[in-house]
Amino acid sequence: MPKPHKNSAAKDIVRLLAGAAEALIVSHTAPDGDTLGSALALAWTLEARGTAVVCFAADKAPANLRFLPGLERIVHTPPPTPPLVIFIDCADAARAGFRPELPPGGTTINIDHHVSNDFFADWNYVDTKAAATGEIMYGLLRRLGPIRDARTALCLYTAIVTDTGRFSFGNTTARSLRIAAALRPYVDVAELNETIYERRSLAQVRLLERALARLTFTADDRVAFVPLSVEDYAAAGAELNMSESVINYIRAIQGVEAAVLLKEAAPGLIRVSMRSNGAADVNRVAGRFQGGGHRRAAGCVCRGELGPVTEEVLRALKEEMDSGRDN
Ligand SMILES: [Mn+2]
Repeated sequence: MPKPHKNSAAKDIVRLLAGAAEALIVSHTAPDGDTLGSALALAWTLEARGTAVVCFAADKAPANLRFLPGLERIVHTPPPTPPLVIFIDCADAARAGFRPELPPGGTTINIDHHVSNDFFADWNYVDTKAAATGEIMYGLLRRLGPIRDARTALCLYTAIVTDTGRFSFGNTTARSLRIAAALRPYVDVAELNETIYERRSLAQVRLLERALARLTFTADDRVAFVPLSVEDYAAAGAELNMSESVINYIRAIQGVEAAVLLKEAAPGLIRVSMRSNGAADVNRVAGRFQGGGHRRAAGCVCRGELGPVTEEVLRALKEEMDSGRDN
């Protein structure tokens, strides 16, 4: 029986968090600013209250997020599981990249904002109207007192800045801006912008060069896509997480309604990122491949060769776009 999709009360989540002697905080695979910033903000807050905290992420952080206070303490091999495990920004259990072995009486919490969230934990707190999990985390932490710690503020601000595309995506709400306003006194926003968005490694530029050489259009040029092979990353001297800017680059091309980036993480393993400029619901497309996300930004992981996977994903995307036109 699938669990009912029902949220726990904020006060119960906060009670569990605040009462924990030990906690494991888990970010998702291929971590982004939201999952890392929200996790570290929670870690700083709980630690200040006496909780012994361990943070885990299966993969390393992208280079432009290494400034996040506390990032160096995130472990990348699964640690022993304490009685409380908190999943941050994970739409489903698989997104964490490992399965914790809870001790008897142990419990899990899921704090997230993805529409595809399947309420996998014992306690769930999902708000799909939040632009970032960082907004949800801010609300929860505020219940423990005012946020005056600069590290916590920077982590939360980063979470919101990155998931709203610097307050420019359609998910940006008055709440996003109100929270940012409250955190602003603790954050050097110009330096933050410079660090996250305005610095590029040569490897990233070389990767972009290869990506643009691979750029292809389909569906009357309404879909732009780029397949990047293991060889492409190796030739550019780039890591997998350096291709984030590629998808935003091709999504911006005039006339493009949906953009797809297919990253060969290892032979036979393809990570797919999709962005939509409106009509196409890419969350539904990702769902066909056991992935998910948001209406305008989603992803999935496919097994197979780069060529056939590309064709399969594009076929599914075109079907979704055509069905969207009919209704
Ligand atoms: Mn997020």
